[in-house]
Amino acid sequence: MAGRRGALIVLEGVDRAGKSTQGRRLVDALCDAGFRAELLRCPERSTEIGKLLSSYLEKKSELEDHAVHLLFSANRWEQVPLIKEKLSQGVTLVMDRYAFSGVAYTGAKKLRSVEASARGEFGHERYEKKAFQERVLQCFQQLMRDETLNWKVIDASKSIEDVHEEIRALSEEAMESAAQRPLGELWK
Ligand code: 2DT
Ligand code: MG
Repeated sequence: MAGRRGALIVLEGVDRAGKSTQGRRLVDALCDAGFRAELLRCPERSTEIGKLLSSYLEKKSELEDHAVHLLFSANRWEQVPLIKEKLSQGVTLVMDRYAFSGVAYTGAKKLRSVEASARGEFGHERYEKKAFQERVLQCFQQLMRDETLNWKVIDASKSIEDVHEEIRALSEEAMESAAQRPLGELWK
């Protein structure tokens, strides 16, 4: 249908939840079904700002917490013109993380309520520690209280295939309802 706008589908969650795997599967499935869909990620590590963030995350450089927060934000703003253009052209965007990670990960640095525990089976990047991830989860749970944001909670412990089916069905609903509403302001 001419003039249909795309939906902005944001996958959020702690590290290792399977967002990148599911994002790729979702875009492939939507394209196979004849929809126009593309994958974007935050941070997008290929830009100049993204390279600073990548080096920080890999613990190759140190940056002050507020400055890092603003770099993550700037890294999203760099993508905003493209996001708006694609959505208005009818392309559905699947985002591997977005501004909610910005709030949750910075918020987790301020929460000191959970006891530090032994390092889990995470990778080697800066935030990949169990106690930190628990604080991130707490922050996401607070963000999900905002009912205007249309959150859907997905149990990521199920199989890749089951999680994919659930996300695909929810995404098709979201694309249908997005098409009925004009593009509003982005939460960024
Ligand atoms: P991945 O590339 O593995 O998802 O890791 N992050 C992300 C922030 O701290 N603030 C943000 O605004 C965003 C988008 C989450 C990227 C890491 O960066 C964190 C994990
Ligand atoms: Mg990661």
